Amino acid sequence: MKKVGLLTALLAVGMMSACSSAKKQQTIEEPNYVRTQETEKLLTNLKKSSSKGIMFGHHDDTVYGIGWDGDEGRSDVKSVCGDYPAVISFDLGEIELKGDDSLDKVPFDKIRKEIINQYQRGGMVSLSWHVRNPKTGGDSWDVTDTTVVKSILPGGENHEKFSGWLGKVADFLNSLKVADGVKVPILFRPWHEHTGSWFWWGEKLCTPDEYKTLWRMTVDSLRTHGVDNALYAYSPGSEPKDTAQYLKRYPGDDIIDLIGFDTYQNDRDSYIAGLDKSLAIVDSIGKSHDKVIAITETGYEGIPDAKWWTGTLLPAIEKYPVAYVLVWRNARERVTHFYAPYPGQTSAADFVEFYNNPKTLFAADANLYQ
Ligand code: BMA
Repeated sequence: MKKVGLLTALLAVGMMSACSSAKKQQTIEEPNYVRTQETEKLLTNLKKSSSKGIMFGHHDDTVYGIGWDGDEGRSDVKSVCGDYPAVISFDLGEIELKGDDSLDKVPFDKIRKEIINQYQRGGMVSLSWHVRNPKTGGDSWDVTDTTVVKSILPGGENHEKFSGWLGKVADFLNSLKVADGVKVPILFRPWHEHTGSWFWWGEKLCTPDEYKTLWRMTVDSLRTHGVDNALYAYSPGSEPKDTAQYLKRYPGDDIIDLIGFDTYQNDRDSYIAGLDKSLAIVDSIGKSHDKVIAITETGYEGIPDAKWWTGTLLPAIEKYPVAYVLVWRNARERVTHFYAPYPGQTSAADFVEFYNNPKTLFAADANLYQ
């Protein structure tokens, strides 16, 4: 019922100039919405990939690292172990503004190029969106106003403005084409960590219904704009204590392809216990809902533990059928803010062991489009 109401409202706004609303409604409502062949292939392979091993991922891997920025073909991970990550994530934050550079100052033209490079290696790309606050003009972390989500839903005062922002995301996703015109499939992971309250779409900032409507509006809008190369990831933080809490704001099996969670190490014991709790939750839901599971963001800032990769991370996750585990970025502008090793870093030798472990998969092992 929600979906129908929302779609009708979306159409009312989006179809001012259109003629045959009945036909258009049918297209959007179509249950067997068509994704590109390559996108279907990616999903099929993701469903099988955990039987081969766990893919390693790193945010912004090929666009900058420790002591470098924008060097062609460079990657801190590759400099340490000889291969690129199987999964690379980028962020679309600020594409909604002028759209030239991301919030972390990476040109979107460079991101597009690196998405295509990762596809050509047989690896996967995940995209998050640290989108600006459409009501206050602040950033994603501006939680001073608790009505932002409501204001962008159909009928809200910022709905039209936000629809324009979604249009910019759609234009970017539609522009991810290789030479023969094939669109590169990506995993889109918006509205993440919503079980905390540090983003304007967080738990205390909107109701479960508003959050779910936000998701439906996002997916409907991208589809209406012709985005047929996206899979979608639901990615709360580590807060949910059980499957019911995890699913409290879940937008629905019909739009979500992958479920995961974000969690970071501070204290080792509670990190391991937390990973196990969240993995048990997504493993159980993944099985009953037929969804791919992943650790969508994790890491230990500065990796001060020389054995972290084989002594903490791998043993904590290897018994679960996880498609990938992704660590956050190696910020070139914040010297202590890194999550993957670089040559000479304390955990670099252990990372090579992690890489050599047959249970871990890197770009050369991924082969996600065959
Ligand atoms: C955060 C930090 C920030 C960054 C943001 C979006 O976790 O890394 O410095 O701007 O992610 O990438």
